Amino acid sequence: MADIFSAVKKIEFKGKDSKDPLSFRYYNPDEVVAGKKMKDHLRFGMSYWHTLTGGGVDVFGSKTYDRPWDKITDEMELAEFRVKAAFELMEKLGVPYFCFHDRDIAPEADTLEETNRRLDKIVDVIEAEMKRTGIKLLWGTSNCFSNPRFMHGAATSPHAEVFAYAAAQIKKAMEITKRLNGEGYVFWGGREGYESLLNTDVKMELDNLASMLQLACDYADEIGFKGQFYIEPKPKEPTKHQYDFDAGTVIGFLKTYNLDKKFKLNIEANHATLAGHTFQHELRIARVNGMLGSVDANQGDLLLGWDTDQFPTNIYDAVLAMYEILLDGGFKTGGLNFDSKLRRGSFDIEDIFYGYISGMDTFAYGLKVAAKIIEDKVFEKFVADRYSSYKNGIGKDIADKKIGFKELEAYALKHEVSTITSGRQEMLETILNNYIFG
Ligand code: XUL
Ligand code: CO
Repeated sequence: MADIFSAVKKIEFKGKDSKDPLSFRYYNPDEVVAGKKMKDHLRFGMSYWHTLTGGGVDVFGSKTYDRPWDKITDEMELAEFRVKAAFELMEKLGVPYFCFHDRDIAPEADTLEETNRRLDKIVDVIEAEMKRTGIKLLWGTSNCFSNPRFMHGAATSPHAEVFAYAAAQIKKAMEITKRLNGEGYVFWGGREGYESLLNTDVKMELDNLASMLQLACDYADEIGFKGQFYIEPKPKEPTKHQYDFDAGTVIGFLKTYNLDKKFKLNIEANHATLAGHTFQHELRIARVNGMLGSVDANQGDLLLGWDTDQFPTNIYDAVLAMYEILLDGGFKTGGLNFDSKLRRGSFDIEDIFYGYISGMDTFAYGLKVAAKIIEDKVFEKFVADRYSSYKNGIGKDIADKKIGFKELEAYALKHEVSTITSGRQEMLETILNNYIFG
């Protein structure tokens, strides 16, 4: 292990009464919960972009983070150093996975050819570190949104040359993801959306977006990439309207273009709230459609209303997220990638550790509570009862699709509605709180 963060030792589980701020109180990787080790349920991931590449920049000000690599001026030397730093951080935190965009790990050069050469060089370093540590790649992706060429979108750019460039970039990113045994590949629609309908051919843009996804599937077959493809919904930001608005919209889009068997969803908490949904809502919609794949763990600030990507500390949300994930049978290829960044004012090295510890402990506690709620069948029993009228009589006929409007009218003419029961929301919320309080 490099010794870049020598002031911080490996973060250990010390239990809930620990006074050591650099310890886990709830995340105990080998502890078994609901028949599986915590680390295998949670499959935590580090986001390379926020943790290594980001510097605390916002629209009003420049970089604030104080990092050991700040003085390195050679771009490739810097990229290599960051790889070493990334793996040391993951080892010290006990984070078993990471996720990256192509442009996070290696700087873009003047030509695509040279950019790809640079990528290969850094992938060599990453591959060696993966071998040394056993840390794995949860998913790879391509940044087709930062460079000015993507100002009007990538797959949905009105300019075919940009579509071609994006395809070349995605092709290369898939190749390196495969080389690193990535368990998945994410498509987040960077600038795939529009600013104004006055200059936009929506139908052509949606067709082109679907074509790009189909081409990626074809290429995966060609090179034998077996990882899971994900789409990450987001309603707005950077564009006013992003095509992958929310889980429901993405599922509809994938079905329209016959792509739904090839993709699952990567649900991000802060994107859910930007869409006006809860995190649980997005997970539920993905789950009931058989498309829950992976999670970008973070949280927004409802008073701000933009993508603040904060480390998740909201225990209520974490419990309900883990509830959906467990009811889905747990992660298969996916995991909890902390697409989370430190506040601009949290510029010290220790803050990286505090950020990850807060998120990991929150989800560890969320897992334990959710497992108990499921074990006790608290909500399932209530919900099953609430819908029990579909188990027999007219309800069963409806559920079995055996009757039409005429029979239903005949039934309604004979039976006044007399069986409505309370939704008991407040009672259920109190029960949930009691499980959280422990
Ligand atoms: C942007 C976002 C991305 C994706 C990967 O809001 O969440 O970082 O997770 O491109
Ligand atoms: Co994300």
